[in-house]
Amino acid sequence: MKIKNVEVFVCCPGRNFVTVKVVTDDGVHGLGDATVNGREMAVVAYLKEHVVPCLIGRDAHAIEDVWQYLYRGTYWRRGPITMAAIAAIDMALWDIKGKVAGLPLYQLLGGKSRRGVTLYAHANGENVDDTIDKAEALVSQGFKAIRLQSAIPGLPVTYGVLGDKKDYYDMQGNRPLPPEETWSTQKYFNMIEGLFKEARERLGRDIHLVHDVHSRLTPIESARLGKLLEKYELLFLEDASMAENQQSYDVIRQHTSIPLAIGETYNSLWDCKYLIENQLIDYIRVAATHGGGVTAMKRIADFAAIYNVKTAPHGAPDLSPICFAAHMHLDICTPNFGIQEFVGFGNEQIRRVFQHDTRLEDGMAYLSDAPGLGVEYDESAASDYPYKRSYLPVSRLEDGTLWNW
Ligand code: GCO
Ligand code: MG
Repeated sequence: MKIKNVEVFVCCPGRNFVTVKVVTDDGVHGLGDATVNGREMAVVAYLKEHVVPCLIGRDAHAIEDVWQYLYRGTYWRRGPITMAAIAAIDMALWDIKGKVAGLPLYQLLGGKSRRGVTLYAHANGENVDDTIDKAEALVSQGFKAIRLQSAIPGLPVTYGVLGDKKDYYDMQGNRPLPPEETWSTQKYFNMIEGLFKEARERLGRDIHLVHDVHSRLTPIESARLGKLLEKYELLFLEDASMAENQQSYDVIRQHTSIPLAIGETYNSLWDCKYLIENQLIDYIRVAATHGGGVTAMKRIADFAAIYNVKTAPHGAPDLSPICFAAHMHLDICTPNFGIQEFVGFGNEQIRRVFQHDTRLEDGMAYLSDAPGLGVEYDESAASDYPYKRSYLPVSRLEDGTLWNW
């Protein structure tokens, strides 16, 4: 079974998604997600100009060899653009293998390790009360784990809370350039403990709580935050500090027992190796789309298992439902799976373009038994939503210094 054709689509049903479709000479097709938020067209060019020509005529079953060919066979390894391109091809080939076998992907990966996939939902509020109100609503829908983000008094916009804006497109208006946000560590510290104090008072101690710092703190500030929040028993604190210098996490770990999670911007096992093997984190959050696909995710999970690190794949709205499906298949099999981030199945346009039968019940997701990944891409619906240039915001300190968004 040979690869006959590879197509790359970009659509914007509310946000941009890059989708790869691999078609074999037997007429079977597979889908993959190659979306890199704010840099979508770089992946499109990488795929069309550099990857697709090398794939035509190759054995569609040789997933590992194709992966190695695109990774090891390229002098320029790693990085988000390369790895998203590899990831999309890898997902599509696993999708094809499942369809040919007549089995859902999780059966090819070893079968189920659990009943369903536990999710954590997002409560993003205008203030502490509003955030906990939203968390209570999620609890009443059955969610057992919730990420809490609250607007910071004194700052115009806070990560996760867009005020009167619907989304980042809305923030950018008709002139798509990166919107600017202001950050103040002190104002954040003035708010954050109150959020978790009230959360425990109103939600009790059975609900798992998560918080995303979005890399705004230095390591010693993260250590201070960890100590402050320890008594509220978070499931994990996400992206406390940047870990370009991974030894930074030694500093945080030395001071606090708060569980730590990182990895949504990582592109390979090499990016997380030091943090995992030194047991500096508790959850690794690499996404299939940004970390090299299903093949790479399995390797990362197995490596993490040796060090008691669990997986908690990134589940933001800028990963397409194809990536979410790949995560679901991995989550249901992986022995050291922790939890899956979940922001809903998207707006009506997204659900028109990407069709699947994933079922939600009591804060858990259940896969259908459709062969392969179990997602279909409606090309004609997608063509109703053309690509729109878009950026993520940038962040500045109150004096104008550029900071981590
Ligand atoms: C999360 C993330 C996202 C990112 C987004 C950037 O934990 O869900 O931090 O919200 O900001 O994916 O592209
Ligand atoms: Mg995050």
